[in-house]
Amino acid sequence: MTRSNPPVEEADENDLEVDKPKDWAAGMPGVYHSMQPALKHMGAERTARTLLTMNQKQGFDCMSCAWPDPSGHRSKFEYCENGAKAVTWEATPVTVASEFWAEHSISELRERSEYWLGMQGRLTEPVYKAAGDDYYRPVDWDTAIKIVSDKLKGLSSPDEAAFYTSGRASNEAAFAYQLFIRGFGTNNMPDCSNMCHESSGVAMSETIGVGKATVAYDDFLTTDLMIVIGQNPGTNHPRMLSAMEQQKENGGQIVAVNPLPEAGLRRFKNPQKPKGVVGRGTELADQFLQIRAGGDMALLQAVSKRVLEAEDNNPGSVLDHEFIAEHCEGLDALREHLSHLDEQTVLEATGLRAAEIDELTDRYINAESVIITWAMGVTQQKNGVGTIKEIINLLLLRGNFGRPGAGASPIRGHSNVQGDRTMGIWEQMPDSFLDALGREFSFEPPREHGVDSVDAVRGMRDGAIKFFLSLGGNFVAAMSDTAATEAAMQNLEMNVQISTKLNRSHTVVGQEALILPTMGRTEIDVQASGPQFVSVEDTVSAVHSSEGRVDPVAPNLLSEVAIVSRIAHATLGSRIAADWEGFEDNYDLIRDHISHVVPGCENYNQRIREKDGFLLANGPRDFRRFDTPSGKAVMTVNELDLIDCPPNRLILQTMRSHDQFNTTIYGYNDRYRGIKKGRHVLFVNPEDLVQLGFSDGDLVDVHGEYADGKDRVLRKFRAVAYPTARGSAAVYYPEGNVLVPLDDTVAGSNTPVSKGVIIRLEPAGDGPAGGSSEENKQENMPATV
Ligand SMILES: Nc1nc2c(c(=O)[nH]1)N[C@H]1C(S)=C(S)[C@@H](COP(=O)(O)OP(=O)(O)OC[C@H]3O[C@@H](n4cnc5c(=O)[nH]c(N)nc54)[C@H](O)[C@@H]3O)O[C@H]1N2
Ligand SMILES: Nc1nc2c(c(=O)[nH]1)N[C@H]1C(S)=C(S)[C@@H](COP(=O)(O)OP(=O)(O)OC[C@H]3O[C@@H](n4cnc5c(=O)[nH]c(N)nc54)[C@H](O)[C@@H]3O)O[C@H]1N2
Ligand SMILES: [Mo]
Repeated sequence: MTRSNPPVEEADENDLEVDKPKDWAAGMPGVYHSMQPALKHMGAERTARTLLTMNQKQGFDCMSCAWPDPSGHRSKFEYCENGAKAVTWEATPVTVASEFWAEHSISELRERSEYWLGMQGRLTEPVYKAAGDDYYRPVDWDTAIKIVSDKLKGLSSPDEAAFYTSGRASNEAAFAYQLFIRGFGTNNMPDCSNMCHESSGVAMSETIGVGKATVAYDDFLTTDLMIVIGQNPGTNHPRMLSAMEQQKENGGQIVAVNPLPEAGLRRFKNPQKPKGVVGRGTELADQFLQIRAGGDMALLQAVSKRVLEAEDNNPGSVLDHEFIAEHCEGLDALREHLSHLDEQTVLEATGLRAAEIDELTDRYINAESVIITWAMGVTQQKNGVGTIKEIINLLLLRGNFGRPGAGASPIRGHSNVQGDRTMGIWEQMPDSFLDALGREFSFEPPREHGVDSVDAVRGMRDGAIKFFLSLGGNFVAAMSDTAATEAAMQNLEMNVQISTKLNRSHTVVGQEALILPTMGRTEIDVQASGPQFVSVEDTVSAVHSSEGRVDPVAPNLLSEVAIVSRIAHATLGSRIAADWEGFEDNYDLIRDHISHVVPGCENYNQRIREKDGFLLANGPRDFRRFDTPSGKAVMTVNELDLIDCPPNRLILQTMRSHDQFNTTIYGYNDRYRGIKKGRHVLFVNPEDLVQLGFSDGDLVDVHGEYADGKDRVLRKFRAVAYPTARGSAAVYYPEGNVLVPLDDTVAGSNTPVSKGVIIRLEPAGDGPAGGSSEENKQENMPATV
């Protein structure tokens, strides 16, 4: 039974409460608090069919993150609080009623918060905004599809369109989608990965020949030393804490590198174990390095330098000479480069003491096997690509590849972001993939690289891109420079969004706009040939099936595969040899093509039906094989690139609270960090606060400073004295995106620098609270070059 439009209260930032941060993470309490509004409507059966069947063999893959399931144990239920929030958010029976669209103009919806928009419930029918209209109006599917395909057919070049993907799309939807886009004639495929782990892909491909983690699940349990850099697993990959707990029980050690003493890096109280419910839980990090924002590259170089010095002092006993001789190149150049590394520079950049770096070095040298994991604290730094290359250098020195418990492990975010890339969602797919795709479907795919997320905004702004279609996601809110991105979106002739729920991107639109509602992963997907399942790939390249458990929330919903196939069919007709109607009827047909086109996916239909799915091959992990031009892993020389932070300025990171999934706001609490009932918070080190002339609790305006000289400002944020590293402040994403300049991107990956914004604080002045786009748009902003 569906329910419509419960009243949703907007939060009042004046109610904000600040408590002491926690030093331990656990599961239960938060779900019940933050999901009350949604859980209230779920009912026992829907709850049982969703929350209790996540990540089960015959269930759906949890859509909250890309952390893997225990290998061979998909039947083992792992409780995850934030997974439960994601599932409840999607599986809610609350729906947006038809009347909603006449009651709320688009300009009115634009004034609403993400929380309010999301809480309106699931979208159930296609809606269309005509040029000049300020309202969406319900339309039938055929009309909606025709509006989209007519527009596409009328463009003067395929490159006037861009097609965004968020990492929740299944492999089947993603494969069909990229086929359609290339069949249409463009590689303009910005995706969320451009803003996320692109730096990992770039750095790893260049050095070890693969952009994915070189470990399997069990390696996390058996490794001697896990170094967790720039990642907050307690909130963003909560099931990782179970693996860390097990690794500790097996005698392993953990080192955490982070400006913030995140609760989930310190202690874990496993809600599924008696000692987790009472008692102190498991101590996680044996060493916590409270690094200054952006200092990781200096730290890693300093550790590698110490490792090389230890080898010099004790020749033959520190480096893995056999591995290096057989598999690596570049050691001499690395040694030469690091010999010039200045210790004082390192200490300043990291804010650490030399003894702390010595200790980490000892731990590293004494560990037989080491895994380094990382996430946004590294990839979204200006020097992210270089930093990841230094991670690889350090691991290579002791042969930490291709053996148990060792490897490099970017921890991916969206549950299928890695699979989407495997399926061809990338603006720069290699020719070998395009060749295979062209052969399979008898057409010549476009070869010229397309735009990524940042370049898509530039293209829309400049009028080169006139049409934008999103398969999931919330592009306007996720992208940097909110005001610039919103202005670019408003410059479009048409935008089309395939979504489960309302979000800000539906309210910031060009001349014409459509919202096409889709089924989520929790829902049973029945097509002409019967019930369908889809497949996904996690962060360690394990591929498995996912099958919904509850009836779709409304009768009129189409699956993502169906929507993509219908748009493709209407737009392309028989231009390429693809059976679009067959794809919609039976996803096996898509999987047959995946078998022929995607490397490593041979016999896909058969292997995906195996009990736990299958693991995609990985050169470094499986064979110590490095698919670089020379066939060797490359130790690289990276010039130390540090953030130049002027006096009386801070380096700002934009991060996730415990009550959100990216741009989706579940609630206003960040319980591990002690924040309640608000999000307009600026976390500052207490000494920095005093030095800058402010006090705990002051309302401040946060001004971004960037080379383009534009004044970007976030107003009336509560300064909270918080134990973050000196000089390193934090606000929540997506509110903070206003301050991230479009042109400030990571060298080599073009990812927005969401973790390294130079800011200046001023007492709160006039102007609307938050980061108003109107104010930040500033007609006077000089055009970027
Ligand atoms: N519940 C929940 N789960 C999620 C998501 C979510 O929003 N909610 N998002 C998903 C997605 S798409 C992703 S990509 C992942 C994101 O997972 P994370 O990368 O954990 O996400 P962030 O909140 O951005 O946290 C970044 C961490 O890096 C630290 N950090 C910031 N700057 C630096 C630095 O210079 N050096 C170091 N060493 N650390 C730094 C921050 O203090 C913080 O702990 O999570 C995924 N899972
Ligand atoms: N400042 C700053 N900016 C950042 C980041 C940061 O740390 N700081 N992180 C970046 C990162 S890591 C990422 S991954 C991006 C995230 O960017 P996106 O992936 O674009 O954003 P999400 O918030 O995950 O998208 C949420 C929307 O997806 C839709 N949705 C949910 N489930 C489904 C589904 O099953 N199908 C379809 N079709 N739609 C669905 C819903 O309408 C929902 O509103 O943001 C990036 N932006
Ligand atoms: Mo992400």
